[in-house]
Amino acid sequence: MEKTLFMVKPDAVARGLVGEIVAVMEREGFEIERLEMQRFGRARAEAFYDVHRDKPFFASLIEYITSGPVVAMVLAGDSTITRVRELMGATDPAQAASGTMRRKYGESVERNAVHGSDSPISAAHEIAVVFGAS
Ligand code: DAT
Ligand code: MG
Repeated sequence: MEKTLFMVKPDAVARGLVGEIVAVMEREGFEIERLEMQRFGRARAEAFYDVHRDKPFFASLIEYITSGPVVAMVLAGDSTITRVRELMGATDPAQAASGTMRRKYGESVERNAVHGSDSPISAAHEIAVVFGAS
């Protein structure tokens, strides 16, 4: 049983894609352990994206992720991290495989609709930042 932090980002929430995206995750058989709409403040956003603190796009990324509500989930199941990343597609929607969420819903490399943890270490960090230590 592996957990990941999956999130519908502000651009996709604003365009009314929450139900459609959650339905995909249910159909794929992931267990939704936690689900919450949140508006990230600056401190939570910066903690969430701490690994990107030194990147040139960091300030813009923080502006974007705090610009509106997100819908965050803890998903559990077999090989959840890899399977969710496959369903999401590449970071840049223009490079994402057809049929993936980012290809279908992403507007740009920044406004790319969804987030999924990329490793067990980042999943543990992100779950703690978003839902608190359990
Ligand atoms: P991912 O979300 O696929 O794990 P990442 O961890 O490398 O990608 O980056 C986190 C987010 O930062 C990503 O979803 C969108 C933004 N981002 C990444 N690279 C970017 C770039 N070159 N320009 C603008 N935003 C970028
Ligand atoms: Mg990442």
